[in-house]
Amino acid sequence: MHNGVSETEVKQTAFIAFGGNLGDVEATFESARACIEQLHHTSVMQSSLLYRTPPLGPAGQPDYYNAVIAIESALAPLALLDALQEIEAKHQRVRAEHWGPRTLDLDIIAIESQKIVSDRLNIPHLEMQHRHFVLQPLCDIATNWQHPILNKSASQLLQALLETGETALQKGIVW
Ligand code: A4P
Ligand code: MG
Repeated sequence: MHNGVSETEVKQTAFIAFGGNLGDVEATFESARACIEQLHHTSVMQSSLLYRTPPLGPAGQPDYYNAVIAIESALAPLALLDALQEIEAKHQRVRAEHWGPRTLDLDIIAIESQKIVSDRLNIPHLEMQHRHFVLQPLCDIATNWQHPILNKSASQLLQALLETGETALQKGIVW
């Protein structure tokens, strides 16, 4: 390991979820995606549609926008998390209320079939299978990705969630 980059510089595919509900969210997402493209040893490969979604959590906050991108990166998982948190900070993310409004939330949903359990990072993201606003955009770009613990594909996880009675999201837009 050197500067957070694996010695062999092998790139792995990771999925990053974008969320936000304050300010010009589409402009913030475009700026954040450009920042991710600028990270060392990292390329943005695909972007889902951009969805407008009802808030999960405290009521009375604006609707969210959500999207997922696929990247290839040789950054180690914690180095990637550090880099994403710097990008959140650069976009005026202030951590106040848990599940409260925010300009930009960048969560690492998965890194190929890796399993990571640590204080700072859980991979796959622990709540992803319960979140329509993560599974729908993930299915736009990686419908066959397999959850390494639940042993279900992204599309099977979405199907299971929809069977609990969740209403479908409004169609997203290209961004
Ligand atoms: N952390 C652990 N695993 C990960 C991971 N895989 N990716 C740790 C990113 N971070 C991870 O996150 C807290 C800590 O989680 C980080 O410091 C990191 O070490 P945070 O973003 O600082 O705090 P938070 O946003 O208050 O918590 P969290 O859990 O990210 O919030 P959620 O669960 O993402 O909920 N409704 C709609 N419609 N759409 C949304 O996007 N988002 C939230 C936020 C609520 N309601 C929403 C949406
Ligand atoms: Mg987060």
